[in-house]
Amino acid sequence: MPDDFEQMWRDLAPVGRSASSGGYNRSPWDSAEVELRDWFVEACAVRGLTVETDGVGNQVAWWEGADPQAPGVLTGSHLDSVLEGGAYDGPLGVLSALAALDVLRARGVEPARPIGIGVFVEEEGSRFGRACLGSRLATGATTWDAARELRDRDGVFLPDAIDSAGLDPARGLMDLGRVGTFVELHVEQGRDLVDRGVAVGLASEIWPHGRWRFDFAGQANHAGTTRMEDRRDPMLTYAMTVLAANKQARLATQRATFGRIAVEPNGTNAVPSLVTAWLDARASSDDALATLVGEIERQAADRAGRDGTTLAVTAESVSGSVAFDADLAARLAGVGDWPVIATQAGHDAGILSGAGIPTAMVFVRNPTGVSHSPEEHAETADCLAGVEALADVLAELTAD
Ligand code: HGY
Ligand code: MN
Ligand code: MN
Ligand code: MN
Repeated sequence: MPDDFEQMWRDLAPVGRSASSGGYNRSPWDSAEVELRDWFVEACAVRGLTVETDGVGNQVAWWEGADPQAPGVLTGSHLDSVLEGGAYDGPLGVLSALAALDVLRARGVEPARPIGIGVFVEEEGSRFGRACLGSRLATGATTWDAARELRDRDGVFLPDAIDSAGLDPARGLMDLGRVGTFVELHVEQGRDLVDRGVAVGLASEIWPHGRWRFDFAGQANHAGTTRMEDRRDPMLTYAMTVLAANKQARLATQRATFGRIAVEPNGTNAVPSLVTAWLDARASSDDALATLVGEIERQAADRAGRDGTTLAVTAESVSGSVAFDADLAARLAGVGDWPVIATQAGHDAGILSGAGIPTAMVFVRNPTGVSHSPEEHAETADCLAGVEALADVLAELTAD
């Protein structure tokens, strides 16, 4: 295994990392992500690969193989992070794709069909609120006309952010027409592999999940002079909704999180007029997700009625359940003795699968399961095992 896997990791480590918290803030179309995009171009160039960057920042480089016209196998992931995120979620998949290509070349493999290494932009949806925005645009799951209206927390429109990164959407989007299969390697964001005592696994499915915006409106008022019984306090309705969501998710053994909130006017000595909060909900089936969110919404509306506040709920980005291609999974089951696990995390692999591209995911053990946190970690030995597994998968899929 070329030792530059670890050198690549060291090169990436400081980019977008907070000196105080150690967390990663690799927001799309900002300086850190532009630096990452340049890193990827350089990492491909030293391997004799030329990166095509599309109009919104998605990137792909192809190792053409024996028959450049044959449907290719694309592998890769994303380089952006959540706010204060970890080092592995995303970059491990991109870096492992580069290292797997090194392994194939070291083995003397000449792929019968092209192998592409891809990077999708704004996978986390941390800046514009739409998860997997780059792959959704590339597959057409989201149109440019819809996306161009998106604004970030500072009110910056998406086109202006993309323009600030030196990109031009008019140049068009990544051509997925030449992709026959997509394989994404990803650090596991859970404890399944560590509980099984294995370093590598395959994904069976992605739970349905989504984001809902809850607007709780009440009456701004004085925090001291207003009697408790005279208040119409949206913060109270919000707080009770958080409790209700937590209880419902536990009862249904699903997932519900209010991780983001905006309060207006956000003072200390005033009852707020508006509380906006975003629900991240995930469930083991589409019906279970609809039931979970419906019940949370029902209880929030009931509480608003008692608090004299009002509630508006807007679904923002919802992803249906993804079952990865069974034929592909069966083929890969013959490549390695890997357990097959479900994931509750969304991935670009889910978007490409939803676009009809046979897709598989390779997971690498996360010793604590912690993710979307500076504590996210994977042992180097497990990362190298993941690279070997990805190389084996790519060798199998490009043998003919
Ligand atoms: O949020 C997710 O599910 C993924 O990590 N983007
Ligand atoms: Mn990810
Ligand atoms: Mn993530
Ligand atoms: Mn370690």
